[in-house]
Amino acid sequence: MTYDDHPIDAAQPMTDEQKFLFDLKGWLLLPGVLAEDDVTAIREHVYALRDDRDSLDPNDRYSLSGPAQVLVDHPAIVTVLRGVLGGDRHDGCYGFRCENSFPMVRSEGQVGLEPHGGGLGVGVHKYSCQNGSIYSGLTRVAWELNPVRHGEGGTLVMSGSHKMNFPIPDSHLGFDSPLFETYECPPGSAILFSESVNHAGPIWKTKDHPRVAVFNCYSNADAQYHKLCLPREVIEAMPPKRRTLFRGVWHHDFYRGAPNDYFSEENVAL
Ligand SMILES: O=C(O)CCC(=O)C(=O)O
Repeated sequence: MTYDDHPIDAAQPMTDEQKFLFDLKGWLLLPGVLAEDDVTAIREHVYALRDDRDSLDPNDRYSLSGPAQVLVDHPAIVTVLRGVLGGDRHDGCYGFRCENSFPMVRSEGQVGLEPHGGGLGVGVHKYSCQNGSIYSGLTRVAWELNPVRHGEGGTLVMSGSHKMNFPIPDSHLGFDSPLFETYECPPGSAILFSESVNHAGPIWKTKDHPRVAVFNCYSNADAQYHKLCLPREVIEAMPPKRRTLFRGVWHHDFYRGAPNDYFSEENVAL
């Protein structure tokens, strides 16, 4: 099976409203952007990764491959990633990189990570906005593959905390802080947030269905936070432009007089 590059023209620029909201809150919800067939196929893939990984083609044993590969540079999120991490180097090369992914099946009563992040926590990847230009050096995209009802366990986000200048007071360190916001959405929605924003994985509260999600992380092309941990063969099976999301981390080779705008056997992120 092949998973072609998305058509180049499919991604529109980030709207002024999206820029305003992302800068104000540190996160953005894109409801229902995946086709139903993709939602079904990716949800089944997440279950297969958990229950029957060995039955999958070796290249498909990851949340960045198989049917989930279309998430990596889905036009709806590319729109935002270009706006918060950087535009394409050219038509064949993204201006940002993808460096981490994990699948999730969270059943009733299961809880995720405690509240973490906020302000300067991710070092050189920290959030900033200058002269109308957003820089969210480490940006997470959570793809929800089952419905999420308000307050039933979607990611909690402390809106505005990506720009905080003082430590979070003890009274707001827990899951129960009233400063946390969350969302509701249909299957096939994407939540994009700056890893600079304080966020948490609260307890999943419904037995109607588990939380099934894929979490992908993107960084500035010239800096790396996560170790990649994806075999080169998996990347080589991707279409050409998608491969550039996994290229090595450097900007320009002055020895050869060449920019870093390609993926190759020698130019893979560590
Ligand atoms: O489980 C969640 O909803 C949040 C995941 C999380 O905390 C993270 O990606 O850093």
